[in-house]
Amino acid sequence: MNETKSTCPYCGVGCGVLIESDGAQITGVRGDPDHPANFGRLCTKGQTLHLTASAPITLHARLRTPRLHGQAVSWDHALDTAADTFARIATEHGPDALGFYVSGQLLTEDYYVFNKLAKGVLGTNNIDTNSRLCMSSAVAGYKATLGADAPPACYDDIEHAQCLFIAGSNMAWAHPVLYRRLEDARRRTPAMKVIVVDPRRTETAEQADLHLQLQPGTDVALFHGMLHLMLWEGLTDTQHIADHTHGIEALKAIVREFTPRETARITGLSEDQIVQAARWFGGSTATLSLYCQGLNQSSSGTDKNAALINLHLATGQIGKPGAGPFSLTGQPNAMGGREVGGMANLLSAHRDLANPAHRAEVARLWGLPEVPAKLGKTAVEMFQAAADGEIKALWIACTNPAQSLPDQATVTRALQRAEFVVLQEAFDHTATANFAHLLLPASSWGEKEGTVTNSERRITRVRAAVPAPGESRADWVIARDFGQRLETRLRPGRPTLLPWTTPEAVWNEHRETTRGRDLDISGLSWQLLDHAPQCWPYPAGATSGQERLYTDRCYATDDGRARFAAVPYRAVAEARDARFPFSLNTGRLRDQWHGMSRSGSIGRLFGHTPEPAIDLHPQDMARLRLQDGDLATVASRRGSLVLPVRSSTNLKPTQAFVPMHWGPELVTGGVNTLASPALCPQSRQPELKHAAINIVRADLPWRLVAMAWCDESQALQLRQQLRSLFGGFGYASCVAFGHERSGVLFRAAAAGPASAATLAQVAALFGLQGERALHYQDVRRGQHRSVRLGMVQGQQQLQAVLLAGNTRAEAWLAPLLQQQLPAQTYGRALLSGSATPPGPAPVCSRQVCSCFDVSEAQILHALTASTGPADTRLARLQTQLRCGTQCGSCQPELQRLVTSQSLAA
Ligand SMILES: Nc1nc2c(c(=O)[nH]1)N[C@H]1C(S)=C(S)[C@@H](COP(=O)(O)OP(=O)(O)OC[C@H]3O[C@@H](n4cnc5c(=O)[nH]c(N)nc54)[C@H](O)[C@@H]3O)O[C@H]1N2
Ligand SMILES: Nc1nc2c(c(=O)[nH]1)N[C@H]1C(S)=C(S)[C@@H](COP(=O)(O)OP(=O)(O)OC[C@H]3O[C@@H](n4cnc5c(=O)[nH]c(N)nc54)[C@H](O)[C@@H]3O)O[C@H]1N2
Ligand code: SF4
Ligand SMILES: [Mo]
Repeated sequence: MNETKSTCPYCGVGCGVLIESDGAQITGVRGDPDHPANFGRLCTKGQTLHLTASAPITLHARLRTPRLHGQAVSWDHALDTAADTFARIATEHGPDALGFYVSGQLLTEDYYVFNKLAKGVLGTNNIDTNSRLCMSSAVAGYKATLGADAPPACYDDIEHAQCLFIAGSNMAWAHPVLYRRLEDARRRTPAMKVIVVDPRRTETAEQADLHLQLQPGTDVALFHGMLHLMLWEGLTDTQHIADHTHGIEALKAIVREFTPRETARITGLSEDQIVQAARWFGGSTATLSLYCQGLNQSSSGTDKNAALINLHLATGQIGKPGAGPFSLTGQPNAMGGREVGGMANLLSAHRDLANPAHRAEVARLWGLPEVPAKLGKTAVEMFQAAADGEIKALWIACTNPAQSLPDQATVTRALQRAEFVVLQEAFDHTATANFAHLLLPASSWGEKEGTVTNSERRITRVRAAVPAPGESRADWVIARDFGQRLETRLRPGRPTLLPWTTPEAVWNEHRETTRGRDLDISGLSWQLLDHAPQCWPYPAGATSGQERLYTDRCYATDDGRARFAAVPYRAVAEARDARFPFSLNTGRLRDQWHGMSRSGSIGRLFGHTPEPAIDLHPQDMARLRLQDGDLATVASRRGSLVLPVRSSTNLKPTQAFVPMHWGPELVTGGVNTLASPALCPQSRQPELKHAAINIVRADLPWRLVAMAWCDESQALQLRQQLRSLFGGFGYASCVAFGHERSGVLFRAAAAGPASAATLAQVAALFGLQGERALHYQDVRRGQHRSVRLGMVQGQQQLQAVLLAGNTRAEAWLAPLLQQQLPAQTYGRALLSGSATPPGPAPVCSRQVCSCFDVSEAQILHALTASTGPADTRLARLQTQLRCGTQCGSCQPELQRLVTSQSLAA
């Protein structure tokens, strides 16, 4: 067995991993004890990485050969065809008729090559990335105030902070390993105050000392209201303001209006809460803000970021241990993408496209007379331009826009209208793959070499542990080989701009572009990085990277002074009205990653949230006469889909929440059918956290549910086959389940019974044919029930179930199957259609701990007999059931269960 040091490919915490392999296959993974981001820890997603890379699962799911119009072709043919098409379009319509849409999950080297290919070789700035949906407001907010896109704090600051201000971030789920650090820090410093700003009562909010459950989109008003109080109560640092900033007067004129009363009116908070927040923030010795998409994904995203940074500048809470505005990055290499300037308005090394001097510098570095000046199209605008026919070919790499972009109707039109769509992917089952004319197989986690930068500016080497499957290739190699072919067609005879033969060579060129810039890494070498991860900046002559910025209070502006942002408060772009009276919020689940191409391939990560649903406040549910599990039609101004509803007191009335993960791969339509393309005018980031929607009961009385255990190597294929049936139903979803084994669950609903042929098709896919299956059928009433039993360790167990028409028996057949309980005693009752079994019903309970597969029912049962203080009871629970003792992702939930049991007692 070998162990290879690399990083986790999921979130921006950037945990170091040790990949265990036998040289051909990845067999295990553990946290790298030496990596400063995680010191050996991993969350649920990181811990299961090897399962998503294991051969049986990926046997069918990985792309292995280039495919042109569905046919396997050679790499040469694939890349020649692509180069011919792109070169022809560039010649006929100009290079701006082409668009590149790449990803914050690419490595820095991949990103650098794509950026030079678009801007240098082709001469178009139409290259943008999914980071536009993610971090562009943070970039714009930093630049507007501190002068450069550099998060000034580091993870260690969590340990030094006295007040943590967490705004629009559900860290407990989205940055779990960093949240473990926060829990540790709170244990060590009990006086530390934690404030969470979020319209939902998330697990992060649940644990805060103060939860500011504000109305969606009202953060700027809250931050202005806090500043108003800080100025009034003398909580500002007048010396810092006088010596190191500009613009306080203009800002004062704005915040004057934001009295506690006015702020309370806008935000829906109480005046006391606002006062408390201002005092804790301004009065602490060190305040650290941690923020993410609740600020960024907004039509005033840049203003939200800048208004929060205002608070740090006004109170001097920056440039010292435990203080500063710390934007958490989402993707593992959102930072690297920004460093190489791989976006429509940026250039290499944090340079600005709009700045002629910056363009000249990059042209000189690349040995070109010039780089194009015209701003490129940003993500949403690029797909709009393709839908309008202005962009004629799209090159998409390492992202799934047919799932993740807002306003999917426009995205679909774009992908259908474009003459040529190229997709560079690792897996074949993403929604975007359905639209690609050319599919290029990319190597993925554990198979590629390069670097990534995490939230705290720390660069880590990514390493290959095993060879890539089939003919898949590294992303930067694909981009280089395509680019060189374009060069022979468009600029023949000239030396190539893409000469590299190793990722190291690409990185060295990138390093050169950073010399003298804020992110200068000219003192860093590939060898040093090979040795250990390093923070930027790391200029020539330095002996280590700089973990904390602006400690000299000299900011990255021309005169070294930071700028207050005198920004107005603006409400969300899409007002609620009588037709669309609800506000739709979207975000992350604990155990899933985006479109789920990787995390969703294993049943284990569905345990915590098994199926799609839209959360609504119980009052709204009652008003709409909906009960848990009922289907509702959810519509926005752009489209509609059907979803099961779930009641949740974590939301305020008139608000709804759907996890962003439920795309068209898992549920008919997909959540981004609804999402709004309204943009922040500065950052061009779409408002994914709010859309005005309407909700009504869906009239789909005929139901079908089918589930089965299946061979691991068949599970993903089966799900894809079931997905092809989605269109025939008003609602359909398909998910996985199972901890050690692979299970597939399909659910559908329609206005009337499905045809016999459709039912036979579903039954066949679940192996419910022939003599091994038992059936009951009442064709006239659309009733159909089938079960299949099998011997497992000397017991008859349910292997597959299909219920159509009346599906009430799911209540006990599902746990019977999923918990692998003995089934032979039930005999014919299995087909009875009754909602209750003869005899005691198996307990159906949600999973809490995904490492040890511990359910809520087990935990509550263990707690009933337990007495004593909460800490003791938690410790006893963990010794007994082991829940939360491995990755810790369920710690907040365990604490909540212990506390709620104490309260109940
Ligand atoms: N498990 C998991 N972790 C992930 C990811 C994943 O897919 N799964 N993805 C990674 C990526 S790319 C990203 S960008 C990050 C995202 O990390 P986060 O931003 O922490 O996650 P989200 O759930 O998208 O949104 C955070 C919170 O913003 C709140 N919010 C909504 N509207 C507002 C508002 O107007 N104001 C405020 N203050 N808050 C609001 C939502 O209720 C939500 O709880 O997560 C990263 N980590
Ligand atoms: N409604 C709503 N929508 C959202 C959000 C939200 O909060 N709400 N969040 C937005 C945010 S912050 C983000 S970051 C985006 C994320 O949206 P996407 O970028 O679409 O998300 P992923 O599913 O991570 O897509 C990455 C794809 O790359 C593939 N892949 C994996 N490894 C490799 C590799 O090495 N090479 C290549 N070429 N491909 C690979 C994966 O299989 C996967 O399909 O979603 C955005 N969309
Ligand atoms: S916190 Fe979890 S998802 Fe994020 S990098 Fe670490 S292990 Fe991966
Ligand atoms: Mo993101």
